[in-house]
Amino acid sequence: MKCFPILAAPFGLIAFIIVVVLSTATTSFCTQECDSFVQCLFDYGSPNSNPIANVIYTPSNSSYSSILNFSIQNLRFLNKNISKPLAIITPSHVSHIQAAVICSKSHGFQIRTRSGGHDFEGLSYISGVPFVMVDLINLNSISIDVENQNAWVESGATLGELYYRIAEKSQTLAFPAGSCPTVGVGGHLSGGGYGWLIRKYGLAADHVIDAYLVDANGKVHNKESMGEDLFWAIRGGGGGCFGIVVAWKVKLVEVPARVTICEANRTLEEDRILKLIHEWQYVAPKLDANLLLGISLTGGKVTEDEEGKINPIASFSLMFLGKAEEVLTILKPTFPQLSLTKEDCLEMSWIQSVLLMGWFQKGDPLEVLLNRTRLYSEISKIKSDYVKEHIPLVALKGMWERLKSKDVELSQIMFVPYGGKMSEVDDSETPFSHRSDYSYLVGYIAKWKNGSVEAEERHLNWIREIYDYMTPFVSKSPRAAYVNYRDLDIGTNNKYGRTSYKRARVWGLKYFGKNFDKLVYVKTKVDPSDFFRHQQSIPTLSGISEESFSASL
Ligand SMILES: Cc1cc2nc3c(=O)[nH]c(=O)nc-3n(C[C@H](O)[C@H](O)[C@H](O)COP(=O)(O)OP(=O)(O)OC[C@H]3O[C@@H](n4cnc5c(N)ncnc54)[C@H](O)[C@@H]3O)c2cc1C
Ligand SMILES: *[C@@H]1O[C@H](CO)[C@@H](O)[C@H](O)[C@H]1NC(C)=O
Ligand SMILES: *[C@@H]1O[C@H](CO)[C@@H](O)[C@H](O)[C@H]1NC(C)=O
Ligand SMILES: *[C@@H]1O[C@H](CO)[C@@H](O)[C@H](O)[C@H]1NC(C)=O
Ligand SMILES: *[C@@H]1O[C@H](CO)[C@@H](O)[C@H](O)[C@H]1NC(C)=O
Ligand SMILES: *[C@@H]1O[C@H](CO)[C@@H](O)[C@H](O)[C@H]1NC(C)=O
Ligand SMILES: CC(=O)N[C@H]1CO[C@H](CO)[C@@H](O)[C@@H]1O
Repeated sequence: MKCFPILAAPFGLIAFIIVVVLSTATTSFCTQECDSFVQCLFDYGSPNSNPIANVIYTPSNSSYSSILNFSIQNLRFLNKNISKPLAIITPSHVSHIQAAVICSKSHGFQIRTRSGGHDFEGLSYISGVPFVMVDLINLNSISIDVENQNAWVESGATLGELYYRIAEKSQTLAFPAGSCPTVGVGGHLSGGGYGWLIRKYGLAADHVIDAYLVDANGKVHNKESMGEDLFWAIRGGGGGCFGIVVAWKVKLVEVPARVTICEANRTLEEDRILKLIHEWQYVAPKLDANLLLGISLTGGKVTEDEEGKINPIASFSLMFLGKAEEVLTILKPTFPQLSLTKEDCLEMSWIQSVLLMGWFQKGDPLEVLLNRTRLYSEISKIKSDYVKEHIPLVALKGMWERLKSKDVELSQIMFVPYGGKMSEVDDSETPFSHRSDYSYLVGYIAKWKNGSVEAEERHLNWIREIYDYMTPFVSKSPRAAYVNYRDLDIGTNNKYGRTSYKRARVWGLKYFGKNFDKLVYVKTKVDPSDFFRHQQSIPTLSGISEESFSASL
């Protein structure tokens, strides 16, 4: 139950060593054009108290490379020969973001916005064309209003910082977001965001009640001035498409003073494990909303024994908003096969559960949640699927066999049950449409540490093959996917020029279902020149009048 897309590998498995493979990376020295860009930033002006000069890094600044590297959370892109930003701006004031937008636009540069840097495809710091990176790392203040149960959070804050600040003020307030403390609020809320409270409270984005955003013209808006459509789009329509969200006002949620977490490692024979997983599908999405029972399967070389046999591990983890006794009472009649016992469970405060479900161990000070340093040191690739009802036993067997592949260092498959609050919210309420139709989410992950091309191909082949294999058993038309588990295999925009609606629809429907069309409509309205663009951003329509398009919605 560690810091990986919610359900992580059992304790101790991910003890990898950082392997730094040195490679000559392309350096884009500041050219004449770039000098003129920097001049533009100065000209645009900034308050005397926050001079913009203090937050501009061009490749000639000695800290440029460490700032760039610091939030590259996927080592797959740290050592790659990727083109680097012409300049990095680390705003300490909203006017710096406005200047970055206005000057990038006038110079024909793209912008990449980075909050926590966890994008699985590195979209917050990689671009095929000349670009400027706005790194919000310094905009991370948080103010908690206990009385009104809400908070203002700047985008550059991490989930760990938010959780820590809530716990400083209250033991019975929480925020329903992801389990990895280093994930950035900016990207996470932009794509939905979920964690252990999803069945009780839904998504992180469902709790956004106001926001400050800098639009494609460099104008600052709040909820009221940005209008309903844009406010709808930024709450799950995917980061980097609609503007730069500076800060979010979120509603906090109530949790009991004591919650329960349990972990049941079952080393049964294969057939019984597979049956247990099969039965889980009928039970977990229908359980009491206070209870989330997820599964994480781990395989690959890390589970190899002395005889060279791979022994995948099935770990059932749960979080319950209540006492241990109560959760045993609930599970006894509904899922006796799991034979969960009191010994598998621990009662603690919600913030302690955050620590244990994150990366840390009992006894670690809460301050570890404030540490933004990369927690894990692997290269990773993720894919996702949604399941409407259930996967047949034979397919679970095929999945399990694939976990035994020695081609992969560490493979993981997670099952995250929906139901509860998720099926109560209408699919069109926010851009995140995967709610009532699906009973659970599946995440596939491959992790490795060797930076060679050969290792990358081997791991990518593994994950693409299992994804192929699963085709008949998961959602179809569209084959749904989670935008925060960014996967460029499912389609990308053209590198240069416009991307057609038809092309973008291929992946757009997978991420957003019926809401994709509305996202395109909003994008066309608020950013017609497609300034906020990346490899998988929402496209604009041209040649179709807004009226006729909205009439077709
Ligand atoms: C180790 C790990 C654990 C994870 N665990 C979970 C989990 O438990 N639950 C879950 O739902 N997801 C999880 N994720 C996925 C995570 O939610 C997404 O990767 C999310 O987009 C990361 O946000 P970020 O700010 O850290 O990333 P970034 O890489 O900074 O940003 C991601 C995208 O959002 C854009 N963006 C960033 N900031 C802004 C902004 N202020 N305004 C507009 N656009 C912006 C970026 O340009 C980029 O396109 C996990 C990812 C990792 C790597
Ligand atoms: C579950 O299994 C893993 C791996 O074998 C082990 O490290 C962990 O301590 C186990 N957890 C529990 C609660 O037994
Ligand atoms: C890096 O990429 C650039 C152009 O994209 C290329 O000219 C250069 O040879 C590459 N360097 C290495 C070490 O691959
Ligand atoms: C950043 O990462 C690159 C690629 O691994 C490396 O060459 C460079 O030295 C790193 N910079 C710093 C300051 O660590
Ligand atoms: C933050 O975490 C990193 C990596 O785990 C560690 O090396 C560093 O000492 C920590 N910093 C602080 C201030 O605790
Ligand atoms: C990484 O993989 C390459 C190619 O398979 C191999 O030659 C190299 O020794 C490996 N490096 C490490 C550190 O294991
Ligand atoms: C943040 C910072 O120190 N930026 C500096 C980078 O280098 C330029 C040009 O030398 C300076 O003007 C910036 O102040």
